Amino acid sequence: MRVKRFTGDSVGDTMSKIKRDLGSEAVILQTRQIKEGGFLGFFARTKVEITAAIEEKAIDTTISSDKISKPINSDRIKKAYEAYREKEKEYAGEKDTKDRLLEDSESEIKQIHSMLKEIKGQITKMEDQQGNAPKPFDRWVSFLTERGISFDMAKELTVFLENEIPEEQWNNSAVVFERLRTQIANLCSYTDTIRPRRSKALVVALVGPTGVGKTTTIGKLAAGFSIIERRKVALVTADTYRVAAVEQLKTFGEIIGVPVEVVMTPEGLKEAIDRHSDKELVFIDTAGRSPHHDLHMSELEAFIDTAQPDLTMLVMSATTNLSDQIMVYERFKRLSTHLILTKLDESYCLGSILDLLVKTNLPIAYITDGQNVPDDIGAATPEKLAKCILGEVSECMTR
Ligand SMILES: Nc1nc2c(ncn2[C@@H]2O[C@H](COP(=O)(O)OP(=O)(O)O)[C@@H](O)[C@H]2O)c(=O)[nH]1
Ligand SMILES: [Mg+2]
Repeated sequence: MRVKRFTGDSVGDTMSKIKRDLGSEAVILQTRQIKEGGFLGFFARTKVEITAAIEEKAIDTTISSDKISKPINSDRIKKAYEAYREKEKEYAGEKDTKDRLLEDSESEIKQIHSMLKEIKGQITKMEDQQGNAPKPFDRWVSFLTERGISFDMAKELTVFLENEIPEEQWNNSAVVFERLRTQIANLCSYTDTIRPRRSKALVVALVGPTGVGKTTTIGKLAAGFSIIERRKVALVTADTYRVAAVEQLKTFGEIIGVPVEVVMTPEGLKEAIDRHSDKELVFIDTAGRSPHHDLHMSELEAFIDTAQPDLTMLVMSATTNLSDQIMVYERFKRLSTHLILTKLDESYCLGSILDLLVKTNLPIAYITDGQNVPDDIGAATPEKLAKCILGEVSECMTR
């Protein structure tokens, strides 16, 4: 690996130098501001110093996997985003496999743990029920827990049904189901989407763990607001450290008519936001943060605290189990104002969304159901959420 230090007047200027010298495969190791020249600190000029590195022999591991599940609006948008995505994938492939193995076994242990907890719960439940006559709503408790809703939540819901529905209708499944659906929709009624304003740019940051779909969701939102709603949008990313990936993201931005800026420091982020104060919407993409990693978290906090976005949306994947989702929420909650739930298409059991929404008490803004940019996203509504939770997945994303 060849490591080299570059200085310049701005991040863009320095990045160009890195690209000319090391090529677009270069990795950014460190970025800082330095003072140059001057006397005893007076009249010194602020410069940017970036340390970059390049593998002596870059490995080409281009993977092409476009899992197209739906027709898309515009081929050009999709292609541009996929080009960016492929660049990112190349780099993701290089991630230390040791790290990944460790993560894999950690998550396996967690899965086993939550399975054990579930089995324990089932045993307690069976012990409770032994000797007791079956209750009229027991089968609804099973129905709900099979859909991923926690036993406690399922119990609460059935107690509610028992009180709400006249006894002579208890066996009328259609009536019970409808009442259940409206009650679940009521519990998911805290929704709120992005409403750009014309007077001053609305700044929206997306935060969350790595790989949940922050960048993809920003791509969908930026394209949607810019092309469909004809809003003036800018995108600032504090995430991408690879020159080539940055270039692809910029090409994507050009096609959807959205300027893309890359920043390396909280101050840089603040400046970029100020530069785009003429826009109606500024999206901030952030690097995925491991909620276990204190240093990563405090870096993210520095970005958000300096940028002071109007909305900070915590992105979580529906494929993450509830206890991990709650752990993630606890770590990110100081920063978060809204939730976005991704990958609904990858989970067949979405009941835990109900537990998550009740537990977090943050408004949910969007749900996403696929990799296609810009199509696979919808504003969250109580009705859609209730359908997802009750397992009517094919219908739940009807826009
Ligand atoms: N199936 C599915 N995949 C998604 C969705 N959103 C994002 N992805 C995929 O998840 C992976 C990680 O996405 P990315 O946006 O890079 O995540 P980030 O690390 O949070 O920025 C990519 O392969 C995306 O295509 C979704 O709603 N459904
Ligand atoms: Mg990203």
